Amino acid sequence: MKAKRARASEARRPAIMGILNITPDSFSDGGRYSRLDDAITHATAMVEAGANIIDVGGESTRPGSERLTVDEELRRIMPVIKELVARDIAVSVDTMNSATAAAAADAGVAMINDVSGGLADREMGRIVAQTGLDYIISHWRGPSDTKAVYRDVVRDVREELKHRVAEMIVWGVKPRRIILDPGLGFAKDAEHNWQLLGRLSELTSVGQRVLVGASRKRFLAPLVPDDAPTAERDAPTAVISALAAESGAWGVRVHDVAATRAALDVWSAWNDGRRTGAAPKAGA
Ligand code: PMM
Repeated sequence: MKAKRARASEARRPAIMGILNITPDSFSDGGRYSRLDDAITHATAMVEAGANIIDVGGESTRPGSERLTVDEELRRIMPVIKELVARDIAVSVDTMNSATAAAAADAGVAMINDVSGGLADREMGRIVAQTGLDYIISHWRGPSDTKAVYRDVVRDVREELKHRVAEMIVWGVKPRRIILDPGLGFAKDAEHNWQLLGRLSELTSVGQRVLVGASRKRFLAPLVPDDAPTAERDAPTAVISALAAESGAWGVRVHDVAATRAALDVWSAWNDGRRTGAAPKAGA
């Protein structure tokens, strides 16, 4: 299997993962990129705007959506993955199916992004270990609309993710290949999501890289006008990207790459200012 690594982003600056959903019904961008050339144009634009890797998914995780067959999932995503890899663009595959992960790995993706953290398909650990690729384990108690009870959501998520890591290591996945994701919105309400963000350093301190996927999610709706289109949530998302960076996140998964890029530019400049410690000259 040939593997392409994500391009390293600038020092300490989080990687930007641009979202490319090839789905007729994804909650925020469903149906827009089901034509191959539209998908490639959008992915290329995200790379030009600063994305380090493009996350290609064919199955919607929207509440109430039906599971896809592997054949249908492959039919949707493989032409896009092949074309992006041919253009030397780093790609991750967003899938809960080990057969899809294996096919995408053969096609040259750099990363496997599994929102179920290996719980939806028990073969996933074996396949991930075989590919040797980076693997994103999201916290998952079931599909988005699952009602879950937490004692302390941050501690519970951290402990459950650690269990997933331990299981993946038994399968032979190298610890340095594992990236953790709190799984915002997956069996979590707004309060859970904000606790996970506000206490993100409790996850980053586990020692694995951490990815944050807040982009356009429903818990951001109260921050924008009523009935605003989901793209209105891009400004709050970009602020979350900068705050996630400050909490030590390795990466952020977003729809609006340019807005997050700008937010991370501000974060970098802010930190450079802190490090150099020089007060600007009067009038500068
Ligand atoms: N969220 C969605 C899909 N895939 N992958 C990761 N690693 N983390 C997430 O939070 C995540 C994901 C659902 O959102 P979308 O429909 O906007 O892609």
